Amino acid sequence: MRRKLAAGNWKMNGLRAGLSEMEALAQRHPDPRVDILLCPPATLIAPAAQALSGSRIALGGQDCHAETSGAYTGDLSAGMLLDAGAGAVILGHSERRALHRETSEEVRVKARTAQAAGLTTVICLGESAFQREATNTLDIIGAQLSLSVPDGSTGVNLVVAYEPVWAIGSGKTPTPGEIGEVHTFIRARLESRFGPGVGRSVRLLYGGSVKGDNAAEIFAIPDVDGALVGGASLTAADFSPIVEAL
Ligand code: G2H
Repeated sequence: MRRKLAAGNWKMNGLRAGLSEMEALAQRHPDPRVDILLCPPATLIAPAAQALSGSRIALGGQDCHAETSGAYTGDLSAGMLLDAGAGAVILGHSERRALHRETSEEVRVKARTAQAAGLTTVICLGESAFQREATNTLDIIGAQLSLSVPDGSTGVNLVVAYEPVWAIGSGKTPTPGEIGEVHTFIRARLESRFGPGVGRSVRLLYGGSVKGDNAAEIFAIPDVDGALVGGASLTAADFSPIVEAL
């Protein structure tokens, strides 16, 4: 049985003052039925780990380097995230793929390093509006999935997030049928690559304009095990209804 997961991606938002929102979320959910993961900017991971100690909220990073250490000015290693208090890392988010030209192959190498360090990797996949109109969405997702996910992934160290690029921060969401089609496809691909046991244990998140008022409908879709939430994860008031809808 897969445990549901509500994950928040704060992107490049949040100063120390934002820790009070995390504390408010922890107070609202002292014993949540689902897993809660917050991925703030790296600068907030260590203070958040302190502020949330004793709570059931886990922390994650938003990216890490493929190498474990070295002359990579400005980058962070998986071990650094772990050391700061993170247990997970988002990799291959469409903003990194688009703005930093990250390829699926690079995402896979980063994921291998992060998993070896002991982090759970939340690997993001998604088609652009152009790709959805011009090609078969499932071909795009299938290629991203096979190239981005490393061998040796398990239900513990891998979470897959489907985030259609055109739905991110746009207020647009795919229909339940469109989300279900992609999630069912990802599940089938994971089962055929890793075997039914592992394939069925990997959690699949939907991401892209998830809000309190559309969360319940999205969570009712088969093979949706939770959400990766951006804008609506920044305050306890917005994120809490999503956690409760799971
Ligand atoms: C997609 C999502 C979080 P938002 O990027 O990963 O953001 O919920 O703001 O669309």
